[in-house]
Amino acid sequence: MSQDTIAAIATPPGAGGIGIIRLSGNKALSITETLTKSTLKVSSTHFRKFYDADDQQLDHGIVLYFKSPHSFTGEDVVELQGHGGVVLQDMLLSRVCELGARLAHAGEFSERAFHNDKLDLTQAEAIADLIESGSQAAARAAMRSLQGVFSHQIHTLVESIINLRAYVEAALDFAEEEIDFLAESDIQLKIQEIIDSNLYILTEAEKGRILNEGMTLAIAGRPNAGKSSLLNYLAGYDAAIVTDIEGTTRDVIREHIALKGVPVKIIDTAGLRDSTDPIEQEGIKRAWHEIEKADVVLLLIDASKGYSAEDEKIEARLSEAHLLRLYTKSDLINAKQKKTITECLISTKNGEGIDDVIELLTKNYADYNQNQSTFIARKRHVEALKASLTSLHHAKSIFEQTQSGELMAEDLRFSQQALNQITGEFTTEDLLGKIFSSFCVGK
Ligand SMILES: Nc1nc2c(ncn2[C@@H]2O[C@H](COP(=O)(O)OP(=O)(O)OP(=O)(O)O)[C@@H](O)[C@H]2O)c(=O)[nH]1
Ligand SMILES: [Mg+2]
Repeated sequence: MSQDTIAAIATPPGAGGIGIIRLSGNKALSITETLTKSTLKVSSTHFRKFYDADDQQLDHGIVLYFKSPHSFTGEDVVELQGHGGVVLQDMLLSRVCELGARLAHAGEFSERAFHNDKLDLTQAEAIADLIESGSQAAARAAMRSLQGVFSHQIHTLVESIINLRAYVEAALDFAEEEIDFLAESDIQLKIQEIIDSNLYILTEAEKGRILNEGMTLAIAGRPNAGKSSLLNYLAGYDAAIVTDIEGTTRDVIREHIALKGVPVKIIDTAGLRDSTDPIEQEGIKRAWHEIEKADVVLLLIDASKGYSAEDEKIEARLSEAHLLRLYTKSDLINAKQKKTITECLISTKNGEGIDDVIELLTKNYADYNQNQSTFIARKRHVEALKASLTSLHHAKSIFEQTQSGELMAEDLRFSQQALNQITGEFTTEDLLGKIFSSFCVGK
């Protein structure tokens, strides 16, 4: 690991009462002592003057010194708390670089904390998520992840997998008696327990991801189904053009809204049909791209026209698990016709049925504010938990079919590796680089 001493402005850019520069590395102390022409004591607060190379005073302020390993990064860390001001902070930063520090990359402080075992990867990510949280519920959940709630659940799960692996692998050493040894045991029960807890954590992580990144909701359907009207209704203003001409929307239109406190990225798309117009074709291509990525797809069907062969064709391309069918324009049909529709029926003209749709969409997430156990999560965590679950299911079925501990042990190992990626115990440098570079500089 690099022994460079890094420096960055830790406060947001702009004028403010206080501006903080943070230094980390084995030269942090000597640089600061030269800067302030004084000596510093560990864990004490010092009021000091900051000097430039010509002995001119640049600023004055408070200096905090945290000696390794008792610091955020685990290295020697100094915080210079001067006045907030873009030019002033830049001058001070240039000065510490002149004295031997270099500018920190995005996320480099957190990366050092991770490499020095001050934080695991989920905790480092939770800091970034805490800073960027867009709601109180998200901030609280990020704090829980930072406190280790998520990591603890992963560690417990990994431990139970390790125990089962040890048991199965021990049985391999007694190859002759293997069949009896394994059959007599409660291996099936154990693996089922592990699957159940993996599934539980996955459900919680999915909630945490939605809270963090928002739920993506794509509105799909034939031209004129009422897609843009629904977007406008939910957004509360005329975000998209609405006309009675089929094929009005071509570009993808995105709005960020909150439904009952749940952050939602709502996406309006071009009406789906066979078209010869190249602009519309491109719009439809983009529509499918968004639809395929969305967490939930609202398939809009014009109730006044009924479910058609074209609707069926669209639906055939959608995954049932993410699909919610909505019949639109309920104000155009009579009570008798309404009775024939058993699914959600809405109108953006009079608001009918829309509260029910919101309720359906948010019912799994709306307890965020009351729920004390929700932790923040990211898409990569959810993917890793899914990969682990797939290996566990495979382990279970292979054992049921073959009674072979050897084959099962291999799957358990995959599952453990996937989980270790979450906390960073088994994560490639590339992935680490990608994660930390998305943090802000100074973090
Ligand atoms: N009566 C009634 N008309 C509606 C309703 N929703 C939409 N419309 C009308 O249906 C027509 C099409 O609405 P849009 O929202 O533009 O439909 P779209 O699905 O976005 O259409 P494209 O962008 O062409 O794919 C417009 O004339 C709307 O005013 C509704 O709930 N009731
Ligand atoms: Mg439209």
